[in-house]
Amino acid sequence: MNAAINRQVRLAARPEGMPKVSDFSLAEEPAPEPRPGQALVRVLSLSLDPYMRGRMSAAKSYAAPVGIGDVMTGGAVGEVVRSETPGLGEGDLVEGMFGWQQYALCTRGSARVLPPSPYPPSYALGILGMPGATAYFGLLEVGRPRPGDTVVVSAASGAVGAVVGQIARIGGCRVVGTVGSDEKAAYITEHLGFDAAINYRTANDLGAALDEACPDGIDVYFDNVGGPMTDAVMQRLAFKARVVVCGCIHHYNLTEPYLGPSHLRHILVNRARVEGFLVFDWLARYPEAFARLAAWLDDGSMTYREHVIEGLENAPDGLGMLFEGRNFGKLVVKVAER
Ligand code: NAP
Ligand code: FER
Repeated sequence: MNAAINRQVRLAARPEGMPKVSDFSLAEEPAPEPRPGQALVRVLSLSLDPYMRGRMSAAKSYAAPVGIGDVMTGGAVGEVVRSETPGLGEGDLVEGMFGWQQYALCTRGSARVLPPSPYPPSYALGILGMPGATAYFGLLEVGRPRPGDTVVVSAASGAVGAVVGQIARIGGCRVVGTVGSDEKAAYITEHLGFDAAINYRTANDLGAALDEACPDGIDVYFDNVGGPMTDAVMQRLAFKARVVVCGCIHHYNLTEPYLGPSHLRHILVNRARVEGFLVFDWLARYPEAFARLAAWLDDGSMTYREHVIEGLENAPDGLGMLFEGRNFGKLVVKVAER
């Protein structure tokens, strides 16, 4: 049997500032042959996530950078098309770090077999995957919201933010989201049940907009963006506020350090807690998050939106969309039909 062609997107150069399409290259090679203990996966959907910008840089991080000429790293879902391991069967739907390519090898230990589900397999890259777990554990375990709290979440229409806001709303909080367009503002208030939205691109005065939306101060800030938004929130923390430092997408493409105001006095005066969050610390409890998030989808108390772009070759431009706010919902690339 002739091996199928495996199209790939590889890292061609380390970006300066925003990632560019020319930082990637397209390549083709024969799909690999599974050895004993392995299975061959045909990728259906690839996840695009802000952390990928970090993997393109040589800077030290929790994970090694992608090497120049290597296939870009990324989570994906696919179907097992050949198996040389008893734990994986042909036709199984699996999720794992399969990379920006059409075919990948995996083992039973490196892939999650997806349970039967009424939802598209790509949900396992979003609300029923890493971003969903981020929202769930980041908010509930680090933010620790109580009914009646005012919770502010930034990048509120995105993969993580939309889930954070809905969990907070279900928990009886006053929920305020910050977003980059009026369309996203209408979406989070009208469809996701947020109490208020702030469009940071059009607000003349972020502080005044927060004062209006959060008259009693901010008890929990789930921070996805950093930058000027965080500066404005920190000046409005309530007594014993909790700040979940989940992401700082405003900073990922900066070539100079961000020098904003110091937040220390506001943290001190309000006896606030500011804590960094990394979802992988919660791996052992992912099943709990996925079960509860699926139950909220099932009973209609949560909704979820995907932004699907077609074709692996469009993944490089797709990554840039995240940093310009051109995605509206969890960004995934459709690589193949099931
Ligand atoms: P997402 O929100 O679906 O997409 C990114 C969004 O960020 C864009 O749509 C844009 O929305 C907003 N944005 C981009 N540049 C911005 C800027 N300069 N200022 C303000 N907003 C900006 O992405 P996601 O996957 O849910 O990730 C959200 C955040 O969570 C990221 O910071 C990511 O790194 C972080 N994260 C952290 C962990 C962890 O374990 N710590 C895990 C997953 C994700 P607007 O149009 O609204 O600006
Ligand atoms: C993310 C942003 C940052 C993320 C992880 C990190 C899993 C960690 C960065 C680092 O260790 O340097 O969205 O998602």
